[in-house]
Amino acid sequence: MIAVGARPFPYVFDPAATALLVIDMQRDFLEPGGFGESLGNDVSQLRRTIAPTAALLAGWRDAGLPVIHTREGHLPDLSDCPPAKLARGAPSMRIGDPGPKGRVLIRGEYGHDIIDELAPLPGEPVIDKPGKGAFHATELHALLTRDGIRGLVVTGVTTEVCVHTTVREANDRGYECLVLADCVGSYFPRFHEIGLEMIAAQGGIFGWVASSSDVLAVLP
Ligand code: TIU
Repeated sequence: MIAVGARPFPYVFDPAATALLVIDMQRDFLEPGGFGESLGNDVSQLRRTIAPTAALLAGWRDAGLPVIHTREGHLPDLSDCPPAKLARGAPSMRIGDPGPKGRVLIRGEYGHDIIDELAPLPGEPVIDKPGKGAFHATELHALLTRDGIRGLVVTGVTTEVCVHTTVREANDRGYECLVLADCVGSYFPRFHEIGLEMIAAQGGIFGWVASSSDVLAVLP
């Protein structure tokens, strides 16, 4: 077992039963000129996560531990997109509309894919998810169960949307989640800060919070 300094108390994990989950590091959310920026968002708030996540990925892979990536997106015919989700997008650019990097959040489009800096390696699962959470309507729980994974070290974007939803879903399924503050980001800094506080509050109601350096310091 390995102990990581974390809030609200050390996160103790079995490396054989813990995966690194990299959530939605997609061009449409992170790149200048992408969907996120076109909605008026400040992508620098997300881009600061790239370098620490790349360093963590390198260390995690060197240790031979499992990595799982996710992407938010939909089938080209939008049959997996609830009308409520479609209708609530910004009217100027909705899911499936032609965007700066292809149809917005549609699988197979350039903007939907993961940024080059964090490209998955062959053999690393990429979970395509139609929702904000990575468990809803995906094979993630079955994959983790098959591989005996009970702990998740969580990175990605955005802190209060897909990261939070996934951590909450994971918590209810019995997974122990460590969220890395420097490897998650939001377009809204105050949502990011409060989002992290919400995870570790009340004795770790949804999990633990640490930084990537805390994890890198203890990897085998
Ligand atoms: N991945 C993810 O968080 N999807 C979003 O739509 N996030 C926003 O903050 N909008």
